Amino acid sequence: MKKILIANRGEIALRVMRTAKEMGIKTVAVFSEADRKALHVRYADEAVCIGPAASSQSYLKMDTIIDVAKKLKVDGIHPGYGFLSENAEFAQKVKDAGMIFIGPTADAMRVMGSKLGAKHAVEKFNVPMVPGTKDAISDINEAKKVAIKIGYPVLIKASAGGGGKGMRVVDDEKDFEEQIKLAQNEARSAFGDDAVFIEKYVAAPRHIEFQILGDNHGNIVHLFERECSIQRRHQKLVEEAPSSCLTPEVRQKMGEAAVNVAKACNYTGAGTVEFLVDEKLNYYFLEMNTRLQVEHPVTEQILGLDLVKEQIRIARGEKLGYSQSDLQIRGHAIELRVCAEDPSNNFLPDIGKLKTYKIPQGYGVRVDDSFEAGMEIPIHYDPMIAKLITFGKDRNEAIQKMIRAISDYHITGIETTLSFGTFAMQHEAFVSGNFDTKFIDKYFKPEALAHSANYTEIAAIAASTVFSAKRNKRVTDTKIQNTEGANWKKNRKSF
Ligand code: MV4
Repeated sequence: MKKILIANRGEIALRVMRTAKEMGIKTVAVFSEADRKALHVRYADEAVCIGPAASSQSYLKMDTIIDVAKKLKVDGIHPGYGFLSENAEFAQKVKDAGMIFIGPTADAMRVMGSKLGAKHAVEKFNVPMVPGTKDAISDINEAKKVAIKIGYPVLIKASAGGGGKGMRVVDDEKDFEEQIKLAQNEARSAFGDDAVFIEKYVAAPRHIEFQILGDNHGNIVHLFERECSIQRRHQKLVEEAPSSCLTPEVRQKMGEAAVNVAKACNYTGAGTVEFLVDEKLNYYFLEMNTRLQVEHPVTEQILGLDLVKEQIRIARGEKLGYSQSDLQIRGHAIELRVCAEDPSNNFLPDIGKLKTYKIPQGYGVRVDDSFEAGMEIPIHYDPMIAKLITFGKDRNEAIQKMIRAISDYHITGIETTLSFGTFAMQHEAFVSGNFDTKFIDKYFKPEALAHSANYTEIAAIAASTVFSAKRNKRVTDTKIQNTEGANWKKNRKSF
C-alpha cells in the first residue's frame, strides 16, 4: 500500500495520516467547503474538495469519494469513525472499484449492523445475552408472554437502531402494545426497518467494550476492555482502560466471549464488542461496532500498539504477529472528550472562535486534536474539539495526570467539557470505581463546576509542593485527595 485516502475529517483524519506517514504511505485528504483551512487538509500529501459543508453533500458522498480515489491512484481507503465507517455498501463499492477498504468485510458489517442479525450470528458461540425475544416482534400476544416471563421493566429496541435511538422502557403490561407500535413506527421512519425486539431492562448498567483485532488468516485476539460508563445522551465523555470493576476472571471470560463474537462473523480488522455489565458483574453481549472507535487511544496506551498501524497491516494481508498470551495490560489510561459544549448549561453546543488554544504537555499526556488558536468551530459537524488522554502506571496516576493536564489546557472563546472532566476526576464515585451509566444523572450539578475548578488549581499546587518538599518521595499517589475541600485547604496551608 503506497497511498491511502482518508474519508473523514477532524482529529481522526489527522490521526490516521500520522500513522500512514510513519509507514511511508502517502495520504489523500478529502474536504468540504467548510473545511478548506482544516488541519487534515494541510497535513495530507494531496487534498481534494468534495462538496458543500453539509455531510450529506460531501463526507457521505460515496461515489464522489471513490472517483477521487481512483483518479489519484489510491490503494486503500480508511473511513475513520462516523460518516461512512459502518456503511457496508461503501465497503463493497471500494472493493468493487479495485481498492482496499481499511476495515472489515461488507458481509461482517452487514451482519453486525443489525442487532437481531448479530444475536443470531453469535447464538451458537456461547456468548451471554440479555434475556428477550430472538426475532422481530410480529405477534403482540406472543411478545407479551415473553415480557411477562422475563419480567417488567422491559426495553424495546430497534434492530437497526444505534446510539440508543429508538429505545423505550416499558414498566407495565398495560403500556406494552402501545409502546411497541410507537417503536415500530419510529424505527420505520428513522431506519427504514420496523423490526423491534424486547430485552429485560438492566437498570444502571456499566458499559464495557472489548477491542478486537482479526487478520485475514483466521487469527483473532482481543486487546482487553475499555469502560465508557460516563455518558450523557449516549455521548461518551470519559473512557478508560482497563475498567476499574472487572476481576481477572471476569475479564478473561469476557475477552473469550468477545473473540467468539468476532469469530461468529469471521471478523477481520479492528472492531469493538459491547457489553452491559450489572452490579454483580454479570455481562451481556449487546452489539459489535465494526469500526475504529473514538476512544481507541486508551487501548493503544495500555498495550503499546498503534491500532491504525494494525488496521493497515491487516488490510495489506499481514498476519497479526502475536497471540493472545503475548498481550498484557501495562498501566492505565483515561480519555476525556473535549467538546464545544457548556456543562453548566445542559451541555448545549457552544459555537464561536477558539481565541486561546494551548494544549497540555508532558510525560503521560496525549492530545489528539485538529485545531489551532484562531480557528472557528464548524457548526456542521460533531462538536468534539480534541481528545485528552493521560496514562500512568496505575489508575490513580492517570487520574492525577488528567487533573493536571486539564488545568494546563487553556481554551478561551468557547465553553468546553474540560471543567466536567475535573468534576469527574475528583468525584468520589469515579475515584473509587463505584459508578455506572447513571453517573451524570446521579451526581452532576452545574453548581459543582466552579467549585472543582478551584480544586484543580489547588491540586496542582499541592501535588507539586508535596513532591518537592518530600525530596522526591511520592506521598500523593496512595489516595487521590479529591473528596473534601477542607482537606485540600489544610494541605495547602501546611505547605
Ligand atoms: C440496554 C440498557 C439496559 N438494558 N439494554 C444504550 C445504547 C445501546 N448501545 C444500548 N443501550 C442500553 N441498552 C438493556 N437490556 C441500557 C442501555 C443504556 C446505556 C448503555 C450503555 C451506556 C449508556 C447507556 C445509557 C442509557 C441506556
